Amino acid sequence: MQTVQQILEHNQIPSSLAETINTVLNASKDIAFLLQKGGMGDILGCAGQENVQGETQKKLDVISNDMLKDALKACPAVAGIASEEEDLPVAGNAGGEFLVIYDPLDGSSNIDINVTVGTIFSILPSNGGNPAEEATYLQKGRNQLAAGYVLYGPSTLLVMTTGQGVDIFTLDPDTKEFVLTQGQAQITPTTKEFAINMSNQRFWAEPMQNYVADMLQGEEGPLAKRYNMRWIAAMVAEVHRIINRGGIFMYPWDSREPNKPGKLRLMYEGNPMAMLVEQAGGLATNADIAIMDIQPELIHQRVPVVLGSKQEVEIALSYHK
Ligand code: AFP
Repeated sequence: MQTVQQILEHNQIPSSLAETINTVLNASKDIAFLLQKGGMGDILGCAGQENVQGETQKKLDVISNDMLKDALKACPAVAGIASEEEDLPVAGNAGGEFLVIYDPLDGSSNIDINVTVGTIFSILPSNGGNPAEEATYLQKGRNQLAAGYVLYGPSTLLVMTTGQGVDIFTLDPDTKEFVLTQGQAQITPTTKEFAINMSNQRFWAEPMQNYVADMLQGEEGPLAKRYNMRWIAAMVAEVHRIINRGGIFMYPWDSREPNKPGKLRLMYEGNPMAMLVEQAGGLATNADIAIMDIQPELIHQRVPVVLGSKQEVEIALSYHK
């Protein structure tokens, strides 16, 4: 079986970018081994502090953020780092070519109940900008050189793109290598499965209310399909299900925090997932335009998300026109 290194070489990825990707992967392997310790290590529960988003940090949010940050700062190719768990960007190495943007542990409310979580990463060119300044990171998702996630579930998986399709690797517990288990994954264009937090229904805007109401009507409704629903409360796991068997995932704007365009973050979650979904033949939008075409204005900016099977996302968009 081919290792991730062999695939990177085969795809002629420059050695400095491969080194940066490997640094993320090595830190992710350490996070995977730590997660496996569960209640045996002092890693569960809250860290007793909040991140810049005002969310209570889990101990593992803090630990995994530090593991990635320390590893990336030691990688000569990395010019700078931005993490969902850090208030400000962190400068890396002078002469580094890349900016690494990451959510160290997406879905962290799942940790204490032993349900899937993941690390999401996005790599941008540094373009010689000042890596301590937010403006250097405010590039459209289209600029991403690589994006992916490591999924900590029953198996530890890596799902990654360098712009040449989406490959899925499994961490071999014996060799501690990620080996290719599914090349060139494709999202089915149609689906009967949707994922949205239904408890927020009354807060959504009218187009989303109408779309979901029509889905719930099943065969008798205008969409003439019986839909099934899933909610894992970790975007990384929802996107993984969609890459494997299709579906639509939505985290729309809602009126709970009307000044914020949704819960998810453009640069840590939206852009990397959008690159994966588009590379696998799906669509990733903010219910209006492609997520990767949004010009970021803030590093911790939020974004509404409607992504997944191409034809179903087009149906959702038609309600928003
Ligand atoms: P955390 O990483 O803070 O647990 O949040 C996960 C997440 O941002 C995203 O992965 C989920 O889709 C979403 O939140 C779930 O949120 P709710 O279930 O609370 O609506």
